[in-house]
Amino acid sequence: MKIPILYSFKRCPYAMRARMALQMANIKCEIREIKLNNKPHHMLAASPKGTVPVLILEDKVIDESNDIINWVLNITNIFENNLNEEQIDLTEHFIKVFDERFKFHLDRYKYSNRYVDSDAEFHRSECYKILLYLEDIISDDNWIFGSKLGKLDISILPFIRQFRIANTEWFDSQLEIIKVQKLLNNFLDSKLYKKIMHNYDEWDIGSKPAYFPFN
Ligand SMILES: N[C@@H](CCC(=O)N[C@@H](CS)C(=O)NCC(=O)O)C(=O)O
Repeated sequence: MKIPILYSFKRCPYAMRARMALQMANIKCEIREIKLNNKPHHMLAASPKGTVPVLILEDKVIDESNDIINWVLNITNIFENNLNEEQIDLTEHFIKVFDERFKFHLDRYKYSNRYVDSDAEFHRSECYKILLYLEDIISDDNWIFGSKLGKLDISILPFIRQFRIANTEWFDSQLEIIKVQKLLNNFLDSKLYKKIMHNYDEWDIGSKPAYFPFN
């Protein structure tokens, strides 16, 4: 099999979740770190919508992060947690809520200066409501559904990380999201997180290939 090419951007939450799935499955890729304001022509030729991550395989291009995770899951079961039906439904439900509502409000909170008339506090409270709702389903163990990292953890934690970064003091002082805070700390302290946040130089035609996972 030809080595897949992964166009990625280190801090992009969608690229982070895709890298976690690829890392857990130990699928070797040629990684091409990009800048969002300087997208390579080869990436745009493969995926004209111009978002990362983009995974280029021998026979197809996958340019949606959830599809990359599901492609990995079709090859190998990277998650050791056996979820019941309710947890499977909650996983898909929360991924949707984060990709749609949470992300919408997160952008308007974090980058309120980019949006006309955006009320940052309102958008923060909309995100916070979602976190309160998540708080209710988080286990007392390390991850959302117990001691094993799951699909929901890798899919939404990169967004919660961004939400915290917008105002760390405020986030850390909220007393109603203790489990969310602990979950995020576990994530930031994990070996997996450190591995997927390895620094790569920006890719350009002629660059020496760089590989992911980085050992
Ligand atoms: N639905 C896409 C969203 C990916 C996405 O929006 N990525 C952002 C970076 S975090 C992006 O590439 N934006 C394009 C740009 O800013 O030009 C996915 O899940 O892969």
